[in-house]
Formats: sequence, structure tokens, C-alpha cells
Amino acid sequence: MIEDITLVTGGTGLVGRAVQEVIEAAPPQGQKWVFVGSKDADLTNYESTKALFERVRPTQVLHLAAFVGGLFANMEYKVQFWRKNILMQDNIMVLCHEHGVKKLVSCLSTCVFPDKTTYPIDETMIHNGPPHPSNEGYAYAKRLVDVQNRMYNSQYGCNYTSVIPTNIFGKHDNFNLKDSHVIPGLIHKCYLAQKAGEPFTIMGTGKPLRQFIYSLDLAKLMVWALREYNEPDPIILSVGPEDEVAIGDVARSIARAMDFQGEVRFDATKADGQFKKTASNAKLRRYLPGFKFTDIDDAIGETVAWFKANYASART
Ligand code: NAP
Ligand code: GFB
Repeated sequence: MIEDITLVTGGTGLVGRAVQEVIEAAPPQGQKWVFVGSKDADLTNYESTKALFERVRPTQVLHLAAFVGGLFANMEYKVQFWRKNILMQDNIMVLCHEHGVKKLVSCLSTCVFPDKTTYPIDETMIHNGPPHPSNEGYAYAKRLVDVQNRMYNSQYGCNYTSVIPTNIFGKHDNFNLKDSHVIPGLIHKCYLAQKAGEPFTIMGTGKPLRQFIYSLDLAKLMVWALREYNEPDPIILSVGPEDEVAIGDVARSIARAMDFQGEVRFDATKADGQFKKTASNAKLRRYLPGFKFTDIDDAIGETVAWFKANYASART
């Protein structure tokens, strides 16, 4: 007998595909998981989202769908990052409430935190000051997920919460050269540089620091959050501050995984974005002290191998 129907929005994306892999590896008894993408419903549209809820009749929702991109896309399309994400998250909350959904987990990002802050950043600091101007559209939209969760909890007693991942990468990522995040963008650039016998060029100085999480590690934590994490306040899903890495080191790891022998260059005329957004994973460690993260070089190796094997069909 099916006890729970879990709707995963963004099911065709980087994180959604990883959640699907985790669920398919150990299919849970008495549960149906439904993974949807934008072809199944336009979540920026209330009627389309309503029709999806009427078809699926979810009892739980993992809301991963979003208008997503790297630093350069965020700088160029601030209005779209704001509006599309606001519309999607509002429609999801309204419909979860209308359908009596028992649990909703939505996704923020560590770029929502204030730009001027102390480190490490923790979950209590989201609304303490303006985010970095490069991604203010996305950051302000995502901050409101936290506000909406609290309001639905306080007025209606809804079990809606959010998770805050750091920079994610892995199989099925968006490898577009212009709009993607740094790891998929650099994997694609390194692949092309190797084919053409040209230098591998990294945007910016390579000095900014980031905490990266492999999509399969995050997927396991997302499934845990849906089942076990019941605070309305968010939880950061991240490796610890000690595992923060410089963009230049990540680029060199990609070059090694690709066996790229040519010149590695930095174009310091391009934006660096936020220097760092070091996040604490102390709250996660209190819940899951033994969780093991995949080593970043191993995860980059798996992602590079996947990209090379799937070049023809990868999102580029
Ligand atoms: P992604 O690979 O770009 O996937 C985005 C997903 O959203 C796709 O399934 C896409 O469907 C769907 N989508 C976009 N617009 C839609 C619309 N109007 N209606 C319905 N579905 C729509 O993104 P991701 O990296 O997996 O991101 C998952 C979540 O993690 C997001 O909430 C994001 O904000 C958050 N996050 C990501 C990162 C990161 O580094 N990637 C970091 C922190 C937080 P189609 O495939 O059909 O287009
Ligand atoms: O992944 P990324 O765009 O995310 O990384 P952010 C940006 C950093 O990588 C900057 C450098 O220091 C860039 O100068 N970089 C080097 C590159 N080469 C490239 C490249 O080819 N592509 C890209 N994209 N960067 C995003 C936010 O910021 O993080 C989003 O803008 C979101 O809102 C996401 O939250 C997780 O960490 O800078």
C-alpha cells in the first residue's frame, strides 16, 4: 500500500537527478516518488502548478526547481532570478497548503547570506544585511522562502522547512560555457581547450574560496531532511569550513582529471564575485555526526568522466 507520494520538482536538474539515483538505489517501501521538470508543469504559473498537484496528489514535496545559474548569469539576469523564483516558490507553497501536504522542503543557497559578515556564517544570520550585489535577485527571492516557511508554520502549523546547500556539482549539471556554475563551466572549457590544443582559461583571479558539495552527497542529505528534519528554520548542508577550496585549486583538479597537459591561465579582467561565504556545518554535524562527504578530487573525477562519456547529450 502506498502511504506517501513524494513530488520532486526540478527532478530533471542536477540535484533532482541525484535524488532519483539515491532513491532508485534503495527504493523505499510504501512510497511513490514522482520526479518532474518544466515539461510537466510551468511552476511560475499557478494554473499549471495546480494541474500538476491535481495529477500527482503529493503528500510530501521536495521543491528543487528554480531559475539557477552561476555568477555571470546572476549578474546579467537579476530580474529573472528574482521573479521566476518568487513565482515558483509562492505557487508551490500555496498549492502545498491547498492540498494539505504534510511536509515541504525547499532549497536556499549560501549566497543568500549577507555579504558583509563574520565567519563562519550560520543559519541564524540570513537576514542580517544585504547579500552580495552580484546575485541580489536570486538571494532576495530565496531569502523569502525562509520567511514564507515561518509564516505558514505560525499561521497554519505547516511543516515547511528549507535546506541551504553550498556550491553543488556533479553528473547532469548544466555545462553551458556562459551561464553555468564554475565546476561544470571549467570542465567544459578544459575539454574544449584539450581538443583544440589551446590554453585553459579560468575567469577571475582564481583566489575566491568556496565549499563544494557533490550532488550525490547532497541528495542523501536532502532525503534525510525530508524524512527526519522537522524544524521550520533552515539547515546548512555543507562540508566544514576546513574543506573550503580556492577556485584556482579546483581548476587544477579539473585539469588533472581531464589529463590536460597545456597551459592554465587566469583572466583577472573577469569578475571574482564574492570572495568567500564560509558556512558552518555545526548544525548538520549535531544531527549527523558520522556523515561522510565524497573527497572533492574523487567527485570531480567522476563528474569529468561522466561529462566525457555523455558529451553529446549533456546540458551545454
Ligand atoms: P538545475 O540543474 O538548473 O535544474 C533546475 C530544475 O528546475 C530543472 O529540473 C528545471 O526543469 C526546473 N525548472 C526550472 N524552471 C522551471 C519552471 N518554470 N517550471 C518547472 N520547473 C522548472 O538546478 P540545480 O542545480 O539542480 O538546483 C536545484 C536547487 O538547488 C535549486 O533550488 C537551486 O536554487 C539550489 N541550489 C543550487 C546550487 C548549485 O550550485 N547548483 C547551489 C545552491 C542551491 P527543466 O530541466 O525541464 O528545465
Ligand atoms: O559557481 P560560481 O559561478 O558561483 O563560481 P558563485 C564563481 C567563481 O568562479 C568566481 C570563478 O570567483 C569566478 O570568477 N570562475 C572561473 C568561473 N571561471 C568560471 C567560469 O567559467 N564560470 C563561472 N560561473 N565562474 C553563485 C551565485 O555564485 O553560486 C548563485 O551567483 C548561486 O546565486 C551559486 O548561489 C551557488 O559561488 O560565485
